[in-house]
Amino acid sequence: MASAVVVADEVRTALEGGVAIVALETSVIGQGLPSPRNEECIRRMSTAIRMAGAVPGWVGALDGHVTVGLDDGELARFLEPGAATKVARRDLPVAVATRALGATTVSATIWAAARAGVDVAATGGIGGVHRGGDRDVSADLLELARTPGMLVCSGPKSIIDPVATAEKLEELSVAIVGYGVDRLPFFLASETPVELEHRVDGPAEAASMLDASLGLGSDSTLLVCNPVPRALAMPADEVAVAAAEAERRADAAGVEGKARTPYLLAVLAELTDGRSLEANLGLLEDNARVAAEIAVARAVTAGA
Ligand code: PSU
Ligand code: MN
Repeated sequence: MASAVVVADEVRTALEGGVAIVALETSVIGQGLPSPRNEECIRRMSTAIRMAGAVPGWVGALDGHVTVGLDDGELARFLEPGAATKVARRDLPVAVATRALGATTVSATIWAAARAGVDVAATGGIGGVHRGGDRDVSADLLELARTPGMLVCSGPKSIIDPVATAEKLEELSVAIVGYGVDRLPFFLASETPVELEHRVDGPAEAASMLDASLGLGSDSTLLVCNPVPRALAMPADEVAVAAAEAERRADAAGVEGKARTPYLLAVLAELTDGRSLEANLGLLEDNARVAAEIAVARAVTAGA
C-alpha cells in the first residue's frame, strides 16, 4: 500500500541533498488567522525560511493524502475562510479517507514531518492546558512527548494556562528551552512568570541540543521558546484581560472543542484593535527564521 504521507519533490530533494527544511502547520492559515492576513503569513514565513537558506515544508491534508511541502497553488486552497477543517493528529485518517482539505495543527504537523524525516518545525503558540482545570488539554502536548525533533514557538497561546502547561510538559518529559531567555514566553506577551531550567543562545547551541536529543534516541520534541519580537510585544495584563473576556464570550456562545481556540484568537484580535494580529504575524515570521537558522546550523555540522 502506498504511503498516505506524500513528500513534495522540493522537500525530497532537500532531504537527499542535506539541505535544511522547516515543517510548518496550516491550521494557523486555515483557522488561526483571518483572510487576507493568512496569505501574508504564508509569504512571510516562507520568505524568512528561504532567506536563511532552508526550504519550507508546509503540511496539510488534501486529495486523500497528507503532504509535506505544499506548493503555492495547494496552499491557496487553505486561504478561504471555512474551506479547510482543523485536523489534529487523531483526525488525519478521517481527513485522508474522506479526501478532506485538512489544515493541520501542531500535533498533526509534527507527526507527518517526522514520518517524512523532517525534524525541525515552527509555529506561533502551542496549545496546552486551557484555563479552568484540565478539561481541555491540547493534543499538541501528547504529540510533543512522542515525536522526536525540535519545535520553535513563542510559548503557549495567550488563552492557555502557562503554569499548568509547563507542569504538564514536565510530566510528559518535554524539555522547554528558552531561546535567549530565562522565562517562558507567552505568545503575544514576552514572558510568563514561569522560570525555565534550560536556555540556548543562538542557532548553533540549539542545533547541538537537537543532535544530542536524536543521538540519545529521545522520543520527545525539544520545545524551543522564542519570545515575540520586542517592538510587537503586548503588555501581559492587557492580553490577560482580553483573553479572559474572550473566554467569557466563548462560554456564553457555547463554543467548545476544536472550534474554541480559533474563536478565542479571533475575539482577542477584535479586542486589541488588531494589535494581537500584528504580534501574531510577527512572531510567526520570527519563529520561522529562528527554526530555519537552527536547521541550517545542523545541516552545516552534518555536512562537515
Ligand atoms: N498558533 C497560532 N495560531 C493557531 C495555532 C497555533 O499562532 O491557530 C493552532 C495550532 O495549530 C495549534 C492549535 O496546534 O492552534 C491548537 O489547537 P487546540 O488548542 O484546539 O489543540
Ligand atoms: Mn481542545
